[in-house]
This record gives sequence, C-alpha cells and structure tokens, in this order.
Amino acid sequence: MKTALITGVTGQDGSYLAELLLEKGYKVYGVRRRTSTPNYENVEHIKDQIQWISADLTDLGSLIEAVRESDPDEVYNLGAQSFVASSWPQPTATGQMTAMGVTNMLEAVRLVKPEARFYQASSSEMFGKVQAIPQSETTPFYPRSPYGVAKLYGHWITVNYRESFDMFACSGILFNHESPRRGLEFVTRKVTDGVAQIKLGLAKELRLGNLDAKRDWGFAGDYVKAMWLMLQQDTPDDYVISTGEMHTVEELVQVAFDHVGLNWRDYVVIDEKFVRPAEVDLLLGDCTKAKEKLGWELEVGFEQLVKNMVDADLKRHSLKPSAVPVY
Ligand code: NDP
Ligand code: GDR
Repeated sequence: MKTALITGVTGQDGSYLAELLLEKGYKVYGVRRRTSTPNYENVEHIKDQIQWISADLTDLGSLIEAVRESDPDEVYNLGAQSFVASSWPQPTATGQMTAMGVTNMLEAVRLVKPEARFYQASSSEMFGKVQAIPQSETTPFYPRSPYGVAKLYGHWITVNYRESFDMFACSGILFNHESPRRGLEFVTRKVTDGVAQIKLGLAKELRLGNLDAKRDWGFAGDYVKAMWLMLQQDTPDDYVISTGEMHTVEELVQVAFDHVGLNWRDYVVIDEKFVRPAEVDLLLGDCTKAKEKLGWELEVGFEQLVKNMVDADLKRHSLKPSAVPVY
C-alpha cells in the first residue's frame, strides 16, 4: 500500500485527489490547518478515510512533523492562498503561503524523506501577460498578480530542488479547472451559483467584472489524474495541463443562463469592484507533452462542465434555499 501526504486536501483539488488515491488503495494523510469553524464540505464523504494531520504551510516545524508522521511515498503540495483577486489586498500572506510555503514543504521532504516524490501545484497564472499563444512548458512567464508572482517562485524552487538535490519533484502547470466544489468567489462557480439563485427566485442580479477575459477551463476531476500520473513516471518533469479550448467569461455566462432558459442580459450587472488592477487577458494551454508522455486525456468538456455545475447549485439551493450567502 502506497502512502500520500496532501496539503490543501479540504480544497477543490485536494478533495478530488484524495478520492482518486483512496480508490487506488493509498493510505491518504491530509494536512489541515486550524480553523475556528470546521470546513470539511468538500471531503465530508471521505473524512473518515483520511488520516488528519494538523499543520500549516507557513510553519516549517509542523510540516517536518507531518512528513515524519505520514512517512509518504508521494507528497502533493496543493495548499495555497489560491484566489488571485485576494492577492492584491493580501500580498504578503499570499507570498508566505503560496511561495514560501513551497520551500517549507520541500525542506520538510528533503530533511525527513528526500526519496518521496513531490508534486507542486503550479499555475497558468505564471504566463500572465502571455508571450505566446497557446502556452506550453517552454513559453516564457510574465505573472500579473502577487499570486502569479508567488506561484512562479514556487515553480522555480521546485525545479531548483530537483536539480540541486536530485529530488523527484514535478511541477504541474495547470490551467483553470472547476467543479461543483469550486470556491464560491471564482468566476465559474460565482456564475453557476448566481444562475441557480436567480432561477429559484433567491437573487435578482449577478454582479461581475471583466466579461472579455478568456480562459481555458477544464474539470478538476480530470486534472487530478494528471497530478498522479506525473508522479508515476520514471523521471520527474514539468507538464502543462489544459483543454486547448478557450472561452470568454461572457460565453460562460451565456451557457449557464441558457441552461435554465434565461437571458443573461436581463440579470448581469457590470461592477467595477470585480475588475482587477492588472488582468490576465487570455490563457490557452498546449498540453501535447502531457498527452504524449503521460497518456493523459480529459473527459469533461466546457459546456458539460458548466451545465453540471449549474445543476449541482440548483440542487443545493433547492435543498437549503436560505442558508447560502450571495457573493
Ligand atoms: P482551493 O482554494 O480550493 O484550496 C486551497 C487549499 O489550501 C485549502 O485546502 C486550504 O485550506 C489550503 N491552505 C491555504 N492556506 C494554507 C496554509 N497556510 N496551510 C495549509 N493549507 C493551506 O484551491 P484549489 O483546490 O482550486 O487549487 C489547489 C492548488 O492548485 C492551489 O495551490 C492553487 O493555487 C493551484 N491551482 C489551482 C488551479 C485551479 O484552477 N483550481 C489552477 C492552477 C493551480 P482551508 O480549507 O483551511 O482554506
Ligand atoms: P483566475 O480565476 O483568476 O483565472 O484564477 P477566477 O475564476 O477568479 O477569474 C477568471 C477570470 O474571470 C474574470 N472575472 C471575474 N472573476 C471573479 N472571480 N469574479 C468576478 O466577478 C469576475 N468577473 C470577471 C477575472 O477577471 C478573470 O479574468 C484561477 C485560480 O484557481 C488560481 O488559483 C489558478 O492558479 C488559476 O485559476 C489558473
């Protein structure tokens, strides 16, 4: 039986990855940081199958203990301050968790179990102001937010530990991936949740920022399979994971409203509050390397993904219509 240690296990990706590894027969250790109220929503169904370790990415000692206690074959570092918009008002905290947290995790592995395989959750946000279309592993980076800058540090420190200490460290450069477990402030979920509320008469409008931004959106359940595949190879490497399809935020809005038979123009209000100080105008990934070397394939396309998310939010609001805040 293999053992995995996952940081960020309570988040969207962590929950899908934990499910995948449990299905494969892994013993799964999950790092959770102390919170004043429990936040197990994404892992409620597998909570009892996860071995919980209390640690924080900003606290090296706790990570050393986490590696010691779990003795992992594989470490998946998914924990981060992951919301781009929050990285401007909280640049220092973002740097501590999303950048320095990676060094802390790598150090813990290097000191306690250097032969463990390590996955770093890198991001297409590192491409920022894109230098080529589409973006692949060889496209130069140009981050446009404190989050993107922090992720770039995390990416290079992972490469550096691989080259300096001969560690099996991989960096997955993942483009946007979504699901019904996506945080409510990210645009896909904000839209599908808003559409569900409007359809059920719980909200009257949906306030958004830049509708022209273009993203390459995939399904999180497909993307965690790529993380696992990266750590099963003979040699460590970095891979872009994407769909190779790009859509505007407006197209996302249209698909979501169409799905419930409403015209989005009757409900969407542009609010400058949601426009970012520096925008990433477009992201489009070229994942040829992952397809060829990992044999990775995606199963869920853009329209199906959006419809599934709307359906899940309709169901959730129908079950507990008054319990959810409007974002
Ligand atoms: P989420 O925001 O859903 O999850 C983030 C996780 O990190 C949560 O479990 C959170 O815990 C944990 N975390 C935050 N700060 C700390 C800390 N100081 N110590 C320990 N844990 C912490 O993100 P996703 O699941 O969407 O993404 C997973 C990773 O992949 C992130 O690193 C993200 O930046 C990266 N990524 C995501 C992409 C996407 O499209 N989803 C694309 C590319 C990269 P808590 O529940 O306590 O808040
Ligand atoms: P992103 O995701 O910044 O790409 O980062 P997000 O869904 O927040 O934004 C995508 C695009 O939509 C535009 N947008 C809005 N975004 C939000 N959140 N709210 C709005 O009201 C709104 N209106 C328009 C944004 O300006 C942006 O262009 C995600 C995160 O998961 C990161 O952690 C990850 O690294 C990258 O994807 C790849």
